[in-house]
Amino acid sequence: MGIIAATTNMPSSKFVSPKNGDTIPANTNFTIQMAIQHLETGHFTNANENYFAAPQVVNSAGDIQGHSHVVIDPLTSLDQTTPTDPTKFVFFKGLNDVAQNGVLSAVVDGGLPAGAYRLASINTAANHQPALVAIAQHGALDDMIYFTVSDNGAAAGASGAGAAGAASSAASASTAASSAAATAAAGRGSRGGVSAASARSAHRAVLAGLRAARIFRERERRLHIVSTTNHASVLTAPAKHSQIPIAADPSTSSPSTASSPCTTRSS
Ligand SMILES: [Cu+2]
Repeated sequence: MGIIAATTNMPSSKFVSPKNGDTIPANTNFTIQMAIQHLETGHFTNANENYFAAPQVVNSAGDIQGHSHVVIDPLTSLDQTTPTDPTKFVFFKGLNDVAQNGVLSAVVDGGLPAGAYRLASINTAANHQPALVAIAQHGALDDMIYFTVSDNGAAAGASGAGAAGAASSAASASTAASSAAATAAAGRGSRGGVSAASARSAHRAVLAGLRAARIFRERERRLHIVSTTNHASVLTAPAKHSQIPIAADPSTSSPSTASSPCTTRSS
C-alpha cells in the first residue's frame, strides 16, 4: 500500500462551489471549486498504464503526494434513499493540477440539465488509489454535497429540511462506507496471502516480498521521503509491482493523457 499518512496528515476537502444545497442554472458552464488540505496535489500517473500500480508516498512534511477527482452523480431527488449506480455518473474529472491557494478547480463545460445531483471528491495518491491514513476511525477524507440544477433557478423537490436530511444521510453513508472498507481490509488481512498455496510457492512469495521490501526501502532512502511522523506504517509493494516507477520520482512518472480514464468524462 505504501507509506500511510499519520493522523496529523490526514487529507480532507470541502466544496467551496457549488455549496451544499445550492441551486444553479441549467445548461450553463459552472466551475467546481474544492478546498483541500494535507494532500500535496499535482502528483498523478497515467491511469491507463499505472492505475493502482505503485504504493502511496508522502512528502517530507508527511502529506500524501497525490491528486483529487470530482464526480457528479444524478439523483432522482435530493432525498433519494436508493443507492446510486457508480457507472452512471454525469461528470468526472481528475484534478491533476496543483491547488491554487489550497483550492482545486474544474469547469463543467455546458453545465448540466435540470435535476438533483450529488457532487463528491475522490482524494487519492498519485496512482489513483484512495488516500490511506494511519487509523481506521477517522472523519471523512472526502466531501460530498447535494445541489439542484434548475431551468428557473428554483430548488427542485426537497425542502430545506429535506436537503439537510440528505446531507446527514450522506454523512452516515460515508461513515458506513469507511467502516465497510475497514472490515474488508481486515478480512483480507486475516485470510493471509499464502495459506492456500503450496509450501514452495509460499516460500517464493516470501522471498519476493522481502525483495520488494528491500527495493522499496531503497527508494524511500533515495527520495528522502521518510519522516518521523510516518514510520509507523510503512508497507511494501507486492513483488510484481517492484519494477513500476513510483510517482514521487518525476523522471519516471508518466503524464496523464487525453485518453486516460482519469480525465474528463461524461456519460
Ligand atoms: Cu486519478
